[in-house]
Amino acid sequence: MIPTITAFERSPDGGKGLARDTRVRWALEEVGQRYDVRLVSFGAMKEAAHLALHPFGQIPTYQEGELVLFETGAIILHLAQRHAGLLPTDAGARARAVTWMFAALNTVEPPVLDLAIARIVENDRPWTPDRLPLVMDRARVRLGQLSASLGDTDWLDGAFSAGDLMMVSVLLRYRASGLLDEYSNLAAYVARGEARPAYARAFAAQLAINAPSD
Ligand code: GTB
Repeated sequence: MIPTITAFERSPDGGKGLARDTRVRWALEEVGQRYDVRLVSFGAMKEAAHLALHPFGQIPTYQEGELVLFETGAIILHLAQRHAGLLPTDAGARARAVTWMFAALNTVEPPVLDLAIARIVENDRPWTPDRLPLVMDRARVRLGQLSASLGDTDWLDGAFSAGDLMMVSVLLRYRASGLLDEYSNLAAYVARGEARPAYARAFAAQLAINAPSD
């Protein structure tokens, strides 16, 4: 059965691949699963038909027959459990890879979300000049810890896994701030992720929809 995912009709990032459907596309490409995409507008996301799939009115969703999933962590874990290629077979290594997925979503992503709020949503608010340096410093602490943990290895725990897919996807969101380039091993780690053929296919697929037209 070919699953269907949802994505923005037009991503606000204009094709940079930062909306969360890209990480799901990447996982699908890594495991060699074909998929369909249904594009949704911001308005349609808040309507009953979409809310029946996603209680928070967001993308991406994942439909595979009767199964409907939302939350990229859950979708990618489902794919990684169902197909070979994204989780090790050894039980301990598998649990550690899942741990890195959670670390990416729960520990490394929140500071970049705070950063996006300060830099974009609250850019013109009176508190932002004071708050932004604090948010940047908190992000630096987290990236510094991740950088130390990664060291000079290629991937977080042995072979590439769903943990790396999620972590690279999250780190890509730091790039625009310039913070990623302060940690050369993290910048190289992200580049290794982007160099994977499956990532390139996922990126190209979202770009085909979102590239700005002249
Ligand atoms: N925790 C959920 C998950 O992991 O699936 C979060 C899903 C989510 O935030 N979806 C966003 C959404 O639907 C799109 S990805 N937002 C619409 C809404 O909430 O009304 C977040 C995103 C959007 C845009 C950019 N960008 O333009 O750079 C980057 C990331």
